[in-house]
Amino acid sequence: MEKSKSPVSTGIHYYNYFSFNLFIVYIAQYKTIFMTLKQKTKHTSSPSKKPILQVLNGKSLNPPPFWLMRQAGRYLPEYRKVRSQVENFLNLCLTPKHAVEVTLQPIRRYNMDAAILFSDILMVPYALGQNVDFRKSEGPVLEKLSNISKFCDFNIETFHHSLGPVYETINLVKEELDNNTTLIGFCGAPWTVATYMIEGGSTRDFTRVMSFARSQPEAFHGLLSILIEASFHYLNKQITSGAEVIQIFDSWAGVLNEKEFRQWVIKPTKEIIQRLHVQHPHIPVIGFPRQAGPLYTDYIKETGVTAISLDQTASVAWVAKNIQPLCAVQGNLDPRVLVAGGEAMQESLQEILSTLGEAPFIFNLGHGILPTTPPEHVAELTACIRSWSQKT
Ligand code: 1CP
Repeated sequence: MEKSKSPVSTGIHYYNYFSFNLFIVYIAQYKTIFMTLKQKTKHTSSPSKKPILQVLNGKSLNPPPFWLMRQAGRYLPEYRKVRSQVENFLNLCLTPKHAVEVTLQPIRRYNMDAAILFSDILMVPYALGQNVDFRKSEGPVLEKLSNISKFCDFNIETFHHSLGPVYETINLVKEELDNNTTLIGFCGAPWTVATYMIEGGSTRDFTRVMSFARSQPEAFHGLLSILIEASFHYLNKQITSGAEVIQIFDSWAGVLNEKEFRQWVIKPTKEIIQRLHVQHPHIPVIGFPRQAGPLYTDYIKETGVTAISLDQTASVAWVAKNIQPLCAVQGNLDPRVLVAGGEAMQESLQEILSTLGEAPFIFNLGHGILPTTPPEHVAELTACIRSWSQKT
């Protein structure tokens, strides 16, 4: 019985079976071509049109594009509402529905030129298997490390599995953005992430991490190597999920002396960028080695960053003379000036725009937006930046 249904049992059946198969093959091919095109457009959609990508490609725009570090967060009432629905911060980062929503909130309000993935630099230690908890008024608390050997043989599949919701968030955000808005992915630089892993949280004096690095240099370099490897894989996957630009946050670069800065900031960042550029030769990378002072120039020359994000201690006249000839610049309004608003903000803004706005420049803050920032000050700042070209 079964055999008589076989397509080879009669010519007509065979013909039907054959054309049906052909039809399936056509559909499958069409689907593959369609998916490939969709994938391609997803990663390269009008790159030249997006203002931030244009600047990172060496073009000066008037007015310059802008986004703000930590633009999603506690200063926004709509963020606090979503945050109150989730018990802990880690779950917010790991629930794509919420993470997509908070990533898009500042874009809806202010139409910044970039959305930055809503996540945290401490997702890497979490995915490596260190317990990470964010406690109210205490900040991040990380499991005490007795030794780093537990990370040595980290499994890349498990690592990506833990971060799966982050990649999904990127994918979903990308679908929502218009043709002018760039999606920024990020990670913490190995040095900054290592400070949290060894200190067990935020610190003011960095004594534990410094003693560890000096008393166990091999183990410390081992940890940096693990973080280089993990950060590379993490960023690589962010890019294939839809991130168009990467920012590397080295918030605590400024506490190091020159020798340490070269070993623990420049070297690891260079390695990550080199590896990323093998896979994605054109992906722009913005480096943020906060408070690097005169070492900003060597950082740019040696790491291979596309652009540098500068903190507010870098004087704009010095930046125009010494940094802008080297690469695109992002920065550097003091976030406290944004809290103050009014004339102080107008003055700083005008100084930054008129000194740095003629070369490839992205307006940003010198550090993350503060939770006490009045949202209407951000609206005023946005309006001033957008109307700047008319004043010049
Ligand atoms: O309860 C809450 O709502 C948690 C507050 C919060 C938020 C909103 C934390 C805890 N992280 C974030 C989001 C975050 N963190 C983003 C989101 C995207 C954006 O809108 O910009 C980004 C890029 C970060 C990066 C981050 N986390 C950095 C590097 C940048 C910087 O500000 O220096 C650092 C150092 C962290 C660690 C961190 N995460 C959170 C806290 C309280 C801390 C400690 C900060 C410290 O030690 O001072």
